[in-house]
Amino acid sequence: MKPEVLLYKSLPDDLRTRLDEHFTVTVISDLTMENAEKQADIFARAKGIIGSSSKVDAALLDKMPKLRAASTISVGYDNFDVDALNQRGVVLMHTPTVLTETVADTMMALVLSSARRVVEVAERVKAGEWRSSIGPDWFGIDVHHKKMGILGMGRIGLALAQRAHHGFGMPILYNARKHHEEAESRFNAQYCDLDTLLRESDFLCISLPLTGQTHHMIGREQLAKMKPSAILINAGRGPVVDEAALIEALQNHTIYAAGLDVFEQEPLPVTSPLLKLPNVVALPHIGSATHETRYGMARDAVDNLIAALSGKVEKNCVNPQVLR
Ligand code: 8YV
Repeated sequence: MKPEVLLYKSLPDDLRTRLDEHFTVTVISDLTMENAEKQADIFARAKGIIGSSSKVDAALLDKMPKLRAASTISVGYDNFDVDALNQRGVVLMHTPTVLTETVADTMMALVLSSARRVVEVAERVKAGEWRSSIGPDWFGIDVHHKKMGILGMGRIGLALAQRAHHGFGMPILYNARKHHEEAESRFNAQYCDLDTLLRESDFLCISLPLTGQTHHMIGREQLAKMKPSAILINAGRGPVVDEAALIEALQNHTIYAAGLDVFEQEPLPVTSPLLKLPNVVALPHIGSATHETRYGMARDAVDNLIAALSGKVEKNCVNPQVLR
């Protein structure tokens, strides 16, 4: 008998076939308490789950007493209660490598579009406002050779540093939990404390996971330390930035602009003041959203689940201590 798994995100056909070869798959719309109660038997039998974006907490895990592996189609796993998984011996798998370059591309797109006001001026062209040669009210600010500050030097931070330093001649400053030798040797990246990073960066690019320590790490006090010409880029997780404080800083011109792919609440509510600010580029969490990368993430997640449920985990595991 094949192990039973719950699939809560659609997969490309070939990957769905691969999943079916290994498991008895039940598709559910979402991993919610409501679904867990409506489909109690199916949840009770599930050995594995695969999908993305649903919140998986202790109460939901209690509906799946046979669960041995969770495979998320994402690098971030802040929607999982990892302690609760550990207590129940559930291994958590994620897709940390395949999306690195694509997310770094998204961050660079935010850097360029917010500095050069790409979205705003393109909208003005479409609105028929380009009637004579443009003047300073259409100008942006330079990107090349400006100081790139990276908060969080993981795989994505490193790929961003590569683009910024080798592509745009930008000096790299960074703050992270520890020194990153590769960033320092490849890009001459300078490690600094958070205050220095805030004070000196022309672009403050946040590439941090959401944890108890990073929640609202950038708030009113930190924004006040940034240059009035600085641009904040966030493509990690929304709640790392105190969004109310950011809105205030953008309205008061404490900083020049923001390029945001992530928000405290997603989808971003249509009533958000961010949508009214011309100095904001807001994207719908497209960090990894290319056809190639989303395929690669789904493929890795399927392989991760197969490895986890056959006891052959070699990589991509968040809580390897569970395996021991
Ligand atoms: C996800 C992301 O794919 O991987 C992550 O952590 O933020 C995105 O790339 C998205 O959250 C949903 O699939």
